[in-house]
Amino acid sequence: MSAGGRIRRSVCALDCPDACAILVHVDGGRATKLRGDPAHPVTRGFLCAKVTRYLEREYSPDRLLYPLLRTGIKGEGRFRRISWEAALDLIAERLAEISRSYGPEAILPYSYAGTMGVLNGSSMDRRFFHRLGASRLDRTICAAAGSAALTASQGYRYGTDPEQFPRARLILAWGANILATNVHLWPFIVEARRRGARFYVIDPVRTRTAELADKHLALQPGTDLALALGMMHVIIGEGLYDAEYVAHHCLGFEELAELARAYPPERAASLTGLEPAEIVELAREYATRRPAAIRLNYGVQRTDFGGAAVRAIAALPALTGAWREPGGGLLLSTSHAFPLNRQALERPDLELASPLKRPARLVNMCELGKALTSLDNPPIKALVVYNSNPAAVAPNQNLVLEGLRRPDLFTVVIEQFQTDTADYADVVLPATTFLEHTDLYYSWGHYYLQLARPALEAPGEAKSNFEIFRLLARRMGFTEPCFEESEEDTIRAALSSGHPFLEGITFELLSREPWVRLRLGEPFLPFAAGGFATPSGKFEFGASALDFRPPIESRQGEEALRRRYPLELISLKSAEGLNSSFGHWPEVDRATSVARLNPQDAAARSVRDGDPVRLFNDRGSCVLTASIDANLQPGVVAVPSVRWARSCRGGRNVNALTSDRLSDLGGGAVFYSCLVEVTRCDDSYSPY
Ligand SMILES: Nc1nc2c(c(=O)[nH]1)N[C@H]1C(S)=C(S)[C@@H](COP(=O)(O)OP(=O)(O)OC[C@H]3O[C@@H](n4cnc5c(=O)[nH]c(N)nc54)[C@H](O)[C@@H]3O)O[C@H]1N2
Ligand SMILES: Nc1nc2c(c(=O)[nH]1)N[C@H]1C(S)=C(S)[C@@H](COP(=O)(O)OP(=O)(O)OC[C@H]3O[C@@H](n4cnc5c(=O)[nH]c(N)nc54)[C@H](O)[C@@H]3O)O[C@H]1N2
Ligand SMILES: [Mo]
Repeated sequence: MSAGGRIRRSVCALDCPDACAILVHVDGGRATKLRGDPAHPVTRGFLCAKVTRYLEREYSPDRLLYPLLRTGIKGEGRFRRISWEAALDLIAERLAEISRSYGPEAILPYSYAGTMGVLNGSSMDRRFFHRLGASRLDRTICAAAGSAALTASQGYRYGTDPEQFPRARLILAWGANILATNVHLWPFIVEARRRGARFYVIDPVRTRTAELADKHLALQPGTDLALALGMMHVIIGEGLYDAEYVAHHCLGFEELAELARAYPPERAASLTGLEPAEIVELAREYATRRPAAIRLNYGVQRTDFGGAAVRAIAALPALTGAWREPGGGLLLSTSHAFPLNRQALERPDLELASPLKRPARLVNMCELGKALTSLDNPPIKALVVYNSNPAAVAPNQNLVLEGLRRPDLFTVVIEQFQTDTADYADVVLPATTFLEHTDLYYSWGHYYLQLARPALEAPGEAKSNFEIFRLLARRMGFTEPCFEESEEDTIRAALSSGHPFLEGITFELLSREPWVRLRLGEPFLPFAAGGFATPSGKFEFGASALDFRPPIESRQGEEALRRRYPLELISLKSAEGLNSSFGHWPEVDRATSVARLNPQDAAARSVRDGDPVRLFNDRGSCVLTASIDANLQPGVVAVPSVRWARSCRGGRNVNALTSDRLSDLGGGAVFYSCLVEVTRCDDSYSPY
């Protein structure tokens, strides 16, 4: 890690399971190239396409370099440069005044995983808002339903080591577009297939991952629960389950068996749109072709009943005892295996030192539009956004923008780029990138902890979130010692949980070693002998919550809605971008500007390939370019996301269509339960 060397180390901070170890080639203070570290066991020497090109983002002329004060109207994007002193004074003064007049809960932080770094993602910022007594944000936009489901069934939210995938003989990618969103798992799958494994994809959309699979099961959106129950019907009915594992390590088998009896393959087939024989075959293969690994990603749970679906899918490896075998089991996330000392990092106890003197109310981030337009007692009067771009990524965009336009809302946006959200700010503060600041990185796709030091100098006057919240704390007169902690102190505090997975992992070790594997015991077989962290200590099937229900907009009584909006919109992740983070790149903009339609659906609407089309429903509309695709099933529209709203005609992207309803568990987002209609735009406008 020598500062003067030609190669420096970093860690990719993007919200992706892979958390890659990066080698930064530096020449005369300027980086010339980024490479994946060949020695890292998961990065294995390559980076995804967008991070290979990350230096274009790093050195972009569009980087925010100075604090800005709004001069135009909200959303217009006109600003002038101000000094850090003036910006911090103004923010501190306004926050203090709002806290005095309305109570501190009138202040709302809004952040997600723009950086996965612990320091810049959830440390000084949280301390600051806790001490202030601000409303707490329930960070539900991505993974809440799936997390709540695993918590209920398994207790622990970790699973099969990705490095064990080569040992699997059957791999199911279930709502997981591995090539786009988790590309460092792919080599392990290739290796498994070389050794004879079969690889199946369960996804309503024919993604590139699905194209390269041995089998693609293109089920109807939001019907995974019915598929899993149909599989259980066969597995239990034919005695293919592991009776011993179930007897010792699972709770609620009788109720589950009774529920599964009600889902014979014909019924599961009619609910999912698959063939009965396909379901029978899948179930038999899953139970007998062992080890069997399921890569479940978060696609399934971005739906109305996604929590129940995840519980049912997670029941499969418990039922078959797949957890006993290296290369068997299920992987949704590895994040819960990183038992950092969150109390020390975030200091929730500081709420008691705030004027509120109690835990503040919780605001669900999926309902930002509602919070900004109708929350009361107190209303939201100040919004502080960092690590996120809600004007583009939050559901029910029209309501979000209505809120952001409020002249009486004081909005601060800490950003690297002038995003859709930054256009609505009163004050914009320039932030550093992961190449420019110190941070500690866990991962949600592997089991290595990594520390990164700045590889490059911050441009202009950009500062890290960590530093910005420390400065703001001083301005607010907060005197608790935690606000004076250095990055090193904070990393030491993070590592101090005393959990056995972190045993011997110190700041010194992380400074010496480029990555450190958690102390998991090898091979890591988390549930080979049960050991679930549920109230019963067993895997809890929870059958009473697993009866199938169709997505809300498609259920009985909603036929009229379904007639008006007959197409299911899935605004899945784009392979080229990362959420909205690369929205200013023309290639990413182009890739996220299309709506894929089946030829039948297109013909019924006189839409030709390349036509501008309007997608609409009762919540809003969005204009995109039709891409006709015979490989996509009829009735589904697939939109790679998330494009910057300002690049779309009318200033609205696909989230003008998505709903801010909450999922069945965890209060999560339901981006993929969304009905729309599509029409050809009559005029000839096309952005490309
Ligand atoms: N290149 C790239 N990588 C990314 C991201 C990105 O934007 N771009 N985003 C990052 C983030 S924040 C996350 S959370 C992860 C997400 O990673 P993934 O969960 O893999 O990504 P998604 O596209 O949300 O969903 C995966 C698949 O689920 C499918 N799906 C949708 N509805 C259903 C359903 O009802 N049933 C089933 N079985 N499948 C369904 C979608 O068609 C999609 O192909 O990726 C991370 N990595
Ligand atoms: N339609 C639709 N909408 C979706 C999704 C979908 O699949 N379809 N996916 C949803 C999901 S899973 C997620 S996770 C969310 C993601 O939504 P967001 O969390 O908003 O993610 P990004 O759009 O990548 O925006 C992250 C922002 O953080 C900034 N940033 C990065 N590092 C730093 C830093 O160190 N400091 C500061 N201050 N800023 C930084 C980046 O410049 C970027 O603008 O989107 C959700 N929205
Ligand atoms: Mo996400």
